[in-house]
Amino acid sequence: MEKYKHEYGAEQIQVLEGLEAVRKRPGMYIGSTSVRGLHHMVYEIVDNGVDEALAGYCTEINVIIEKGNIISVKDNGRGIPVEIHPKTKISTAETVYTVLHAGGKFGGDSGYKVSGGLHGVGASVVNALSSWTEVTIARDGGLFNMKFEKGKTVQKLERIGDSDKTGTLVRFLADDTIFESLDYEYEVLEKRLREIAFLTKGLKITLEDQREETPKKAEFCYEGGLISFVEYLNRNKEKIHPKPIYIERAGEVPVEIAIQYTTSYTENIYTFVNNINTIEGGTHLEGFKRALTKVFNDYARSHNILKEKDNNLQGEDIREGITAVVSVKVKEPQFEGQTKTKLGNSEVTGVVQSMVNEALSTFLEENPQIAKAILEKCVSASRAREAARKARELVRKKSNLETSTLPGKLADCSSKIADECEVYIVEGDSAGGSAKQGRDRKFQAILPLWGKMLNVEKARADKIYGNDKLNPVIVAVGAGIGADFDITKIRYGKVIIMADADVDGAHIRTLLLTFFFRYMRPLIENGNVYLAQPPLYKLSKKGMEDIYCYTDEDLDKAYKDLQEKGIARDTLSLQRYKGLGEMNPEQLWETTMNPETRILVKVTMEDAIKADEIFSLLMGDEVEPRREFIQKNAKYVKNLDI
Ligand code: 28F
Repeated sequence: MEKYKHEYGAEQIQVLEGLEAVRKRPGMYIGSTSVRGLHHMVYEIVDNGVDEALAGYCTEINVIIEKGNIISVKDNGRGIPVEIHPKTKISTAETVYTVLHAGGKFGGDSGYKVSGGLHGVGASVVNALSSWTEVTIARDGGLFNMKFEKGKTVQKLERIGDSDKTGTLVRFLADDTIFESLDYEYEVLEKRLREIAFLTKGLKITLEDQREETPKKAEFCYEGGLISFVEYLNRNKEKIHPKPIYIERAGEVPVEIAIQYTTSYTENIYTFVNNINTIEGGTHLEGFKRALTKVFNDYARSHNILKEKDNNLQGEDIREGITAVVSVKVKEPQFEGQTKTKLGNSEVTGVVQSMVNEALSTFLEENPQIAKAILEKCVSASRAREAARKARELVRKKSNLETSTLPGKLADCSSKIADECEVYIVEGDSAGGSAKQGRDRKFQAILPLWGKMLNVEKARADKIYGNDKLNPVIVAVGAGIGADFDITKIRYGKVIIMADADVDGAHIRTLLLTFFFRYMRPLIENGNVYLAQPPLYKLSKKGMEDIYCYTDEDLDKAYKDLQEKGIARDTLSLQRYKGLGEMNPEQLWETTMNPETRILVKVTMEDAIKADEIFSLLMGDEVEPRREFIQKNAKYVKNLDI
């Protein structure tokens, strides 16, 4: 890849503005000051090491979360240049860390790199938003070191010794007066670092969490790149062909794609632009989908799999069961959409489309066995889609009167203004009864769930419509499912899952989340799905108002608080709620349903993806990973009926 067109002259660094602006409006530079922005700080520094790897000079990056939430990132690249920068008259390294937009990420022909992250503004922003930063560089036979506080240089770059190695080590403590919290989540970093390793073939990335007594560690290095990525995503699924299909093209817009079909019914296409996950898709995804549809239809026609009288296969038929990763590199990416994760560059559609057209049709011609297996699946998907359409029409015909179709057990609310209405989906009749009595019937509806659990993993849309557990949910929400789902038709602004805090509750929650994720995804993306949080404990004492605790920490804190008020532990009576059914209607209202006092947790796409993964594991086809999972989690899942 032609990333480094010429040796870098330090004078190319653009000197734009001071770091004061960054501290004044951190959100503009790092996205947010929530824990999400905090993790972005790490990615910004790691990205610089990754760029060194993409340039061909770095093979390993080590990330450590040290005690006290100090982040340490080290690479074995060339080391940031240490000589005096002709424009700023200070070292290049100090310039990179103190001058906003240094590093040439902005400005198209800076020659240094294709623009990075969502907020790819780099090291100086991280420096500005840190209580302190320390940079150590091994280069030119020497070891150099500089220090900053809140972006200001407190120790200029100085030579502290000799070194026969090269590389860069950065340690920083994010500023707790800027970020809401400094609690890095190991799993979040782990997931992103693994992703970067997949996307950067051969790069070794290690992660270590030293905050606990026994440190957590992980190491990622994938010689297979995207192929390994797809194999990883499909690790618990049954594959239709053993090896992922891999296609690659260099050029102005380098494209790399890996594809593998599974026997599942879902579509999993992940797209990246310059290693950034474009969750909202965009022009690269568009080009990929168009080519996929054309190539498979052309092949099916020319090999007589589709006869003259047959309709073309639709895109969704061809994408059923697909797992694919599409990675493109774009010099000046335009990001659009709500979360700025949608690629807008129109020229990319054609580039991806023509390269997939060419490479994939060649692959199919050369691998007729695989082509046949995939197309068989597409054809049966197309038949199932037809069957689902007929089933839907039947349902529609039967339902002339809008209200008569509402599920019998639904206790609807009186308001018809979706925005103010909520539906509680409750497992079990006794909890359903309490909820019905306890609710505010003006805006709260209750849907008790009963009937046989459906294995969403193994069911297609036509079966889902007929399922007695899920059908009431579909009808109550009122907006259809799958490609028909129309968010403007939802009957409730909040869809709230209220389940017990036990294994069965977890099961029903996972099932519903998986169902929403797969069949009503916009409902989750739009933030309409919530989890009710019933209390785990009640502390009571004569003459004292009851105290409800939602977690074990809550309970500890309540005991301590009461102790300070002179109320001893052994004078309190503790009730542990085993299920929602144990609460009377008033208690349920007060603790879990009253908008003034309840806790609702909004379900994010990440939550839903996690539920989907757990579900695939528990319900999917591959026996081995399921057995492993159950053995590992035996004490949690022993009651599960699978
Ligand atoms: C732990 C984080 O930041 N690694 C980096 C390099 C290497 C070069 C460089 C970085 C020069 C003009 C900016 C070296 N030799 N890891 C890192 N490794 N930056 S950051 O150059 C910075 C540019 O403007 C480097 C020759 N060219 C580039």
